[in-house]
Amino acid sequence: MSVVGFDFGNENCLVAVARQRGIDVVLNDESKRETPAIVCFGEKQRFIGTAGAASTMTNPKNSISQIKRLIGRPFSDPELQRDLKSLPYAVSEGPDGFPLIHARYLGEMRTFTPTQVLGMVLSNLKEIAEKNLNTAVVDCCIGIPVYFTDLQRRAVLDAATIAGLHPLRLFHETTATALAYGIYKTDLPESDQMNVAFVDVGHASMQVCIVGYKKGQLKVLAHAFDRSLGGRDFDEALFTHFAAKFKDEYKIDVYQNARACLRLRAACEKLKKVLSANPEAPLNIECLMEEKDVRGYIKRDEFEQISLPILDRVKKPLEKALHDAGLSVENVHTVEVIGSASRIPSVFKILTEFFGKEPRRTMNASECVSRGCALQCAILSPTFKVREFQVHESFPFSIAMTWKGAAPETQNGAADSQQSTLVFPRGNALPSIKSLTFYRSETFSVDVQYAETDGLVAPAKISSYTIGPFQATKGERAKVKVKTRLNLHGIVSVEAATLLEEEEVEIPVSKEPATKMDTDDAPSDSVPPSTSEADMNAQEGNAGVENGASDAGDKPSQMETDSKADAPKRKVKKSNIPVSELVHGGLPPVDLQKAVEKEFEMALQDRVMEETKDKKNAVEAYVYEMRNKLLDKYQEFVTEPEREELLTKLQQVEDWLYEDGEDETKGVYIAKLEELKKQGDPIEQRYKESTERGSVIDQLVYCA
Ligand code: ATP
Ligand code: MG
Ligand code: K
Repeated sequence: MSVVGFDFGNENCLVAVARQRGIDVVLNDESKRETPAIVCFGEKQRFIGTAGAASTMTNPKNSISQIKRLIGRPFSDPELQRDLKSLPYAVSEGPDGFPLIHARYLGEMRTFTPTQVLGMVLSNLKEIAEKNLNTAVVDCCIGIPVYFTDLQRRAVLDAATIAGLHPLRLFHETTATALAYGIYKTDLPESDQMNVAFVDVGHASMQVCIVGYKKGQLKVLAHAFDRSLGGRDFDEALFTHFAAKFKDEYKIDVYQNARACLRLRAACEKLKKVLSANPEAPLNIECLMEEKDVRGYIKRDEFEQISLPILDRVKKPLEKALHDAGLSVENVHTVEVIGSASRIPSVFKILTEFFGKEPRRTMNASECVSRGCALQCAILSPTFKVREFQVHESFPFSIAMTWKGAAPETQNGAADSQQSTLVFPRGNALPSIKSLTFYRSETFSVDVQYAETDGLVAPAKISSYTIGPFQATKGERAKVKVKTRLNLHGIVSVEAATLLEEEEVEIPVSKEPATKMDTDDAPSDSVPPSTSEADMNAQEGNAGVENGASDAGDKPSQMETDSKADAPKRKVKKSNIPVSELVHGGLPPVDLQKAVEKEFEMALQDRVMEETKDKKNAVEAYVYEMRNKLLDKYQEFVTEPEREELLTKLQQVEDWLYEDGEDETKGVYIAKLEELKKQGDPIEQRYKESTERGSVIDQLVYCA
């Protein structure tokens, strides 16, 4: 069983694996630890990761990057709309209201969902892990930003399914970092909690997490974030600055040219990094557009001036995290910064001023998320033994359940008035299970939605559930218990509904085992769930129209006695009620299955193309090698005409490789190699025999 952690970033991805000796970040085919999150669609195949990055500049319109920004967001999302402006590829609104990416692939324009593209990125990461572990990788943990909505989380799970992965947990990036930070610490306090603030200023977003450590455990006290505040905003500020300048000075409008935009943005990002270490920096680009070379220059002071609107926003998530954690800055023992945009001096200065102490950078900022994910995967995996360390995670959103019907106190109110109750308030333990009790006579529906839409860009409504049909055997309203789960991934769902009916029946006490009535099955997750149970009563407003359905309770019902020993005659009949889920904007299972098959096809095509390239290379290599040998060590093993004939043949094949044979199928290259070998092998054979004989004679001479 594999133990792997994946960190997929806007820009780069990392893969960490657990081995018996510890956690390693593994290298990709190009011997790099970071793999670009890019899929480039080509005429014959896809290029993913490092190979994809190589073709971005030459094929920008078909190079899909920044997928983390697109995943699980409706097309109308204003942030998404803003993001699209700086992307070089085409995105349109799909029939379901979600973005569709357009790219030219296999000779025609095609569309892909962001989920599909993330699936491709994850497949590539899976392959990297498999090559390093030499085994199939399925189980894993995947890092996600804490601000990912329910829909985004579900989209990541779908993408994982497309890639053939099974995430044991979608793990908040900052918590992964906190785990990687704390698990090796040997000096954590026994009783006094040590509070550490983790601040991640990445490429596109900022996350803050305050964690309380004690020996053997970490507890997340608060999460806060700004989902669009990161390094790229500073790039954009520089970009706007220079685009205006160049329009003035050189009369060029880079906005009219995708490649020029891309190059200027890349140059601005470089410039920003130079400014982290130097008080001033130049910006020179040759032949930016209209064959004009451009030259620019900026001082760090001016850079800070133009980025003031961005810098102004840095403090807000810090304040919110501290407030939610119920702490003041004096209670924060250490501040750890991660995320490379925190290297911007003005950002670092704000952090220092806010906390009243200099933040530290003890974590390997690029690797800590993947390492933390691999650690979490190891903890969750039954095959791995890890030092005892508990992770008490906290959920960053407030989740409510809503339904139609009057509240208990307002029986006379409108029957279809909207009711709502908070099920998982912000900061709730994660995972967690809570049950709600309804009194209903027939099938009813409930909605799960965000209770606070402040700072949220997703639609408030998450999912709808139809609970029923069921039939109460007596009375108009039956007691229905609805079990809601906030799972390890931070996804909320109504998991089950139970019809509870109490009956007075004569039962001999001694023969019936006492059973607890609320048998919420203990989750098998090794992170303990919150056991708190909110029993909320919700009554139906409209006088019950009796449910006529007779097929209620299609699942076998079970009988249980009440746990109280002094009430032996009360019996509770429990029967399962069907629950059907509709996720708003989610991918229907049929579509997911189709996406899995499509990915399989595309991966096959890539493999065929890779193999074709390998075979072509083999022909080419044979030509060069054989030619050299014929002129060198095979010289005395061929007759002159034999050699001339083969050399001519080799020349022909070489020419063919650059002309007609440039773009052939795998089979053709295999046949071509065979053809050459037919002539070359006998010569090689003669040479081998002679050298072997030679060595035997050498030995004989030596022995004598
Ligand atoms: P996200 O966290 O948004 O998903 P990410 O994890 O890929 O993105 P990081 O790798 O943490 O992001 O940070 C990348 C950002 O940091 C980029 O905007 C990059 O330009 C910026 N950056 C990298 N090095 C420096 C530096 N020395 N000075 C300033 N900025 C830097
Ligand atoms: Mg990051
Ligand atoms: K374990």
